[in-house]
Amino acid sequence: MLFPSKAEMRAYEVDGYFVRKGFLSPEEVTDFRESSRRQLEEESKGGNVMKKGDKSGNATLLKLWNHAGDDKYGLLARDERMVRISEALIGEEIYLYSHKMTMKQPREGGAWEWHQDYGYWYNNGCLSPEMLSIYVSLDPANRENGCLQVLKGSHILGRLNHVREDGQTNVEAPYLEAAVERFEHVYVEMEPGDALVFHCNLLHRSDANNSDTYRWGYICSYNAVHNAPFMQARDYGHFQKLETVPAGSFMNAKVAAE
Ligand SMILES: O=C(O)CCC(=O)C(=O)O
Repeated sequence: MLFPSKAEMRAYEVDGYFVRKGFLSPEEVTDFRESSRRQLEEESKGGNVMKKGDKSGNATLLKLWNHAGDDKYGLLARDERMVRISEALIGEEIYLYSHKMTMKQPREGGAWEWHQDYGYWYNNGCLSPEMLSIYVSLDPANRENGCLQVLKGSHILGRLNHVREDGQTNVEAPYLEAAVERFEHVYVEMEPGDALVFHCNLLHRSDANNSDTYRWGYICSYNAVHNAPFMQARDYGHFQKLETVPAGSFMNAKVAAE
């Protein structure tokens, strides 16, 4: 199904998110996971992958791309299934704001504290929250290995103030405490190939990976074209025309551009 169903549209509006089970087929997710794991673990040895520490000193690996080309990453970011869902939910012409891999290695991947993605993106010059992300689970994601957690419905709060702590941009403590009281705290457990679609003002976090399993997720974020950053605060997120490709195009592509 290319477009969100009525129930998904409603969940996005009311809860700020929904999970599309089996967004990628088993063959697709195996292909994407195995090739990206090989390639990014190799890149990581060469120091080309960011290491983001948490307050306990555990590191999560992060790779962010600022362009979507014809390799597997770029083609999945431009896959019509990703684009049609995002376009329908944002309700405007969209472009790809960023795409990244967040990689929690076994017994190592660190925590992310409560934040809204728009807490980061507002500072990058995006005036309005017409932005969302799709997190595609490449591994089983569960409580033990640090799956995403959300405060269901918290996107209605609008942008909360964020502070910079331990290299992360986190929501201010008193407002967070009040929000935690008010909204249901959900652990979003997923199977490989499932996708979490979530509003940029949805409060979310994740724990460190205390298990022996990998917890990798590929996250594509989309923005309304008219909401492109008004200033050059970062080297990603600027408007580039989104050339949509047919579903599954990444299956025949090289994992990364040469
Ligand atoms: O990978 C994770 O657990 C969280 C990632 C995240 O919250 C983000 O990239 O904004």
